[in-house]
Amino acid sequence: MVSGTVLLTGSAGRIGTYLRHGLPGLGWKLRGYDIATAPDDPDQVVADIRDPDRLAPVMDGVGAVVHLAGIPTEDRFDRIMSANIDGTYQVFEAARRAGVRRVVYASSNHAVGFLPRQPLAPVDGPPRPDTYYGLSKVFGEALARLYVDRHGMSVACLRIGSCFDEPSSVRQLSTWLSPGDAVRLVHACLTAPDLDYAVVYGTSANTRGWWDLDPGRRLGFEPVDNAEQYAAQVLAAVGELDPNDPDHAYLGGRFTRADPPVI
Ligand code: 15L
Repeated sequence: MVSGTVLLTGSAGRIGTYLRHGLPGLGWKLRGYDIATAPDDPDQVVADIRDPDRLAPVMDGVGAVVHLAGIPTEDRFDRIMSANIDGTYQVFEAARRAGVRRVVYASSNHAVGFLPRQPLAPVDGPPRPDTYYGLSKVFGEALARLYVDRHGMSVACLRIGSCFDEPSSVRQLSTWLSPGDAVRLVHACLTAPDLDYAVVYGTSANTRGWWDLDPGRRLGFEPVDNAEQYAAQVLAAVGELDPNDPDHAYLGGRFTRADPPVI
């Protein structure tokens, strides 16, 4: 069980905001850290994760880090390299130097986006990144493994699906992670007693889900929402999927296209 403040990188972003609004109700005291300012978080540290001189002092009194910061979609390799690869290294290294053992790392389903769609995709297969973005998440998961094995840290890597207020596409009826379940997932990872290293998929309990949620359940994550309640509304708005759409073929859906869209 973690005690002390939780440092939340990427706190001004969409998922960061969900967590800022939900985790305090479960007893967590947060310290937000983001390059952008969140108007509703006056105490936030406005700084870049690539700056070790800014990261070091904010680790004071911190019991765990939830690391969300970075580019959340496909981009140029040099930008991904800097924000997601170097940035993630800086965060893990600052945590290690400060003696902070537990890190909850926001990986992504795009670490295995080129896995063919299947009824229950496991977490323990080889990496199948669908983009440079997905590749940076493979790096983050491997970096976490190194810091667990070499430095005795305790890390959960969350292969987050589609975390939005509501699902808005046919794919998201399978991949949706509700804001409430995102909070429950991170809470479980902060409280899990025996965690050394785990990779878990992060989705709600979706009727059409295609990722194995048992690894998360083993950490105490019990999702309560289900995208199915939005199915009629989504299908009325966007219709059934074209069978040639990559959303049919691969876990990562349209990210597997040569020129992935920015969602
Ligand atoms: C992600 O990793 C992205 O950050 C998010 O914006 C969504 O596109 C999501 O994956 C998804 O697969 O829907």
